[in-house]
Amino acid sequence: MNKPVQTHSNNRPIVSNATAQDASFSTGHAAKPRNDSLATSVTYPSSSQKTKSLSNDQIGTDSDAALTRTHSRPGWWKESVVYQIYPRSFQDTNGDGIGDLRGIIQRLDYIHALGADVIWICPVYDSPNDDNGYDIRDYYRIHEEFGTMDDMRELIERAATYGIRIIMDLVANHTSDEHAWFVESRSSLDNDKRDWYIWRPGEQEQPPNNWTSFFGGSAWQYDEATGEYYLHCFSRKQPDLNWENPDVRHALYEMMEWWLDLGIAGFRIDAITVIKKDQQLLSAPYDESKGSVPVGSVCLNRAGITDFLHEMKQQVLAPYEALTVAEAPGVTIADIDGYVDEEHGAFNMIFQFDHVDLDVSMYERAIYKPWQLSRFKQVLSNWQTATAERSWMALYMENHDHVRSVSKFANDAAYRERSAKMLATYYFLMRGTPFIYQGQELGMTNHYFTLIDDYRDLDSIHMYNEQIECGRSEQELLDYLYKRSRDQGRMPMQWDGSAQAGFTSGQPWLQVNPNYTEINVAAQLNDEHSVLYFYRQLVRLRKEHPAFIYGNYKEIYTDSEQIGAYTRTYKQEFWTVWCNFTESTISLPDLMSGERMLGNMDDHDSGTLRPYESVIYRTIQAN
Ligand code: TEU
Ligand code: CA
Repeated sequence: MNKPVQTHSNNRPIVSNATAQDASFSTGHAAKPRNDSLATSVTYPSSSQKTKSLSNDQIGTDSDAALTRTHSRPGWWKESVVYQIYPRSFQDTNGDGIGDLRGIIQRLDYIHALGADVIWICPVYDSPNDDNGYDIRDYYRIHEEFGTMDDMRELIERAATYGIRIIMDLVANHTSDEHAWFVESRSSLDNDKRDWYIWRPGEQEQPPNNWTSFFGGSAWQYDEATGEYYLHCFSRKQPDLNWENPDVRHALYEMMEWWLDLGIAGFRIDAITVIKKDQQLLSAPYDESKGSVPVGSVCLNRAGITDFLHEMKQQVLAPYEALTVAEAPGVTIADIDGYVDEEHGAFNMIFQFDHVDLDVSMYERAIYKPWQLSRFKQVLSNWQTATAERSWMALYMENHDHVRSVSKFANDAAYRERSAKMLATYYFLMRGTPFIYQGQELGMTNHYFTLIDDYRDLDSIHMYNEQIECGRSEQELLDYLYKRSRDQGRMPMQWDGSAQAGFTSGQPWLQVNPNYTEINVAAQLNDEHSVLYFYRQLVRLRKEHPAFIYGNYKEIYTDSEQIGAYTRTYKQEFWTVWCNFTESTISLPDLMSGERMLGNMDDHDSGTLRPYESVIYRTIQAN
């Protein structure tokens, strides 16, 4: 593995003499003592002073009245809005049909105008692309499709001039099978790195046990060279690292430090709840009578995982004050403390999976179950309530693993624009840091692919082939993929009405949604009533009113199958957020009083919610 040496001149875009006191203007690394030549930092210009945390005074203290009490400590990452980029589909600049880092640089203006202050970039590391970059061959190189390390440095530097911080995807559960560590590991039974991955002998030509990977099929791959199997919770080109081995952990920590030294602000941490393997279960012998066991049922959030997470925090994340958001399937409300407690938690925040996976079960492959509004509201509210005192959530409706939220949770036909704004209102103003996934701010939709050959996602293709073999029909599987395929969220960003939506001058790696002629950035910039403008307004509203950041959350209309609503209270302010998730007009007897602050309809009638209407009210209470 070639770890490039960082030099003073090229690893810091804007050199300043920032000290720990200037923390809100640095990437926050000042706390780690280090060589003077490295103790420079990205500087944010004064136009971005808004990224400074509010003071304790501004957000209220525990001595305030109960209604106005806030429990959270201030933090710049709590006040931020994150924009997620799937680089492959964002903006191509050289006509090869694949988005690239220069494309991101080119669109910084757009992201800044939206109001985002952090960008999470999905993996751009060197990779054979079995899982679109989540199979890393070299952590210290940028995949040539995406550009160069110099482009990366330039991106960090240019983003900083907008006051925008960059976080990278940290894929630490597995590497590519083409990573130098694995190439060594598989070479012989006594290789130094043999124990860096999880190897087991098989049993009578069967894999070591009956676990099946997240992507289907056995989680074990036989390797000729040494006659043993290795574990892969994801694809067979993504062998799991053995976190029990301290050398593995330290190699990963070193890599993380290298990236933080480059000037990134932190990490979105991939599949981190999979890193701990129950050593006993791992060794359970193959048992055909038990059928298959999805790794999701045996490898997520196992006892002992927090030891690893806390070590990582102590060794790297805390000294750098890195922003951390962990992908956390399998973490339940009972586990909050270890993960996101303000003091003891390993991370700043997590992505929970309850609301996005209401429509599937890991035990029933490719079966779609319609979701229910009351459950959707309930799972989100449960997390809100459980984290109210001492922890924090990442708020999201979409990402690169999920379909378009307006197609899933709202109405992508007659009420597309209105319902996209309604859904945005619903999640964005909850307590937590909101994430916007590229294209979500336009109300981009799913697209029905009529041919399996049009899909690119390995998970979708694998599932299709596997289920066809089980006798399912092509039609029902295409129907399923329309509602669940990860490619739904990966179709190219729709910039304008020109060929290929302005995404590329060549052939896109995954087809563009034909509705780009209607749904695109250029059109929405020309229309003050567009979904895009509405997102900008929401971002501004949240930034201007600390109630949405530090205020208390409480759900109302809890049992309603039509309305999602809640209050945010803060000092003297009492806010209500109202969302109609249906096509019916609904009258509301109470609470909708005060000043209307933002809504998705111009002609709003107080006391009524029209189809997919949303509205936000504020009352200021007398002292
Ligand atoms: O996703 C991993 C992940 O945990 C889920 O998508 C998982 O399949 C599901 O929770 C099962 O319940 C991450 C990335 O976001 C994804 O794109 C990658 O393919 C995957 O890790 C492997 O790196
Ligand atoms: Ca390109």
